[in-house]
Amino acid sequence: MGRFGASFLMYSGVLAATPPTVATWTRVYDVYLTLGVGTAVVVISALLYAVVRYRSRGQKEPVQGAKQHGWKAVLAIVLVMGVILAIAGSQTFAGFTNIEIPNSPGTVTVSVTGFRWGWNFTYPDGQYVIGDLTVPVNTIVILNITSSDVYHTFGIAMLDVKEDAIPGKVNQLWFNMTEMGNYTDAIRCYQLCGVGHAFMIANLTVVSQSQWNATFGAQKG
Ligand SMILES: [Cu+2]
Repeated sequence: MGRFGASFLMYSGVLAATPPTVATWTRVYDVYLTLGVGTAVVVISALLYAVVRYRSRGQKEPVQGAKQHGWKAVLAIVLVMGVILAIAGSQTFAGFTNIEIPNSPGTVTVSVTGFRWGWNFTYPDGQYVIGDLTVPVNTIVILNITSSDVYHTFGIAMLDVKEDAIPGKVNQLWFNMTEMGNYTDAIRCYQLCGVGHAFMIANLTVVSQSQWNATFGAQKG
């Protein structure tokens, strides 16, 4: 497949299994989607009810003596709001594990430098590769991302990860690929950075841990 040939392909569905980071984001998204739809149903229903129930019947003065609900209604609203906020808050904070960089043994770190117009990858053994990223399977991969010229944004859509590449600054992200394969054009620039922006595409290749260690690992066997 040519470098630009498959750029229109969608990546959802390419992976057989959902990577753990994607599952976490999907769960958080579903919580907000459910709460949002539920809120919309309640608010729009109440609005429509009020429009019909309190429509003008030709009287000149506002209707007096509307039913008062008092403290019970206030208490019910506070309780419902509290439950909704507790659910949204707990699920959101649980998702922060996707953002915090894991500090566990067995992770591998690759440095990424964006440039006009492409990506450089520096591996633990010092190897410097222009173009494509190769990572080991079932391993937490940490990327140290920067830029050598203008602002870029490194992103892998199928893994729901994206981080700004800013000159003079190192931003980190992590992911864990659970299946081997060659993912054509999986890496893209997500910051409009100039005339070559659309061509800042790279492949992601996921190989076995032993193969990766033999090729890019710090300790060669
Ligand atoms: Cu760019």
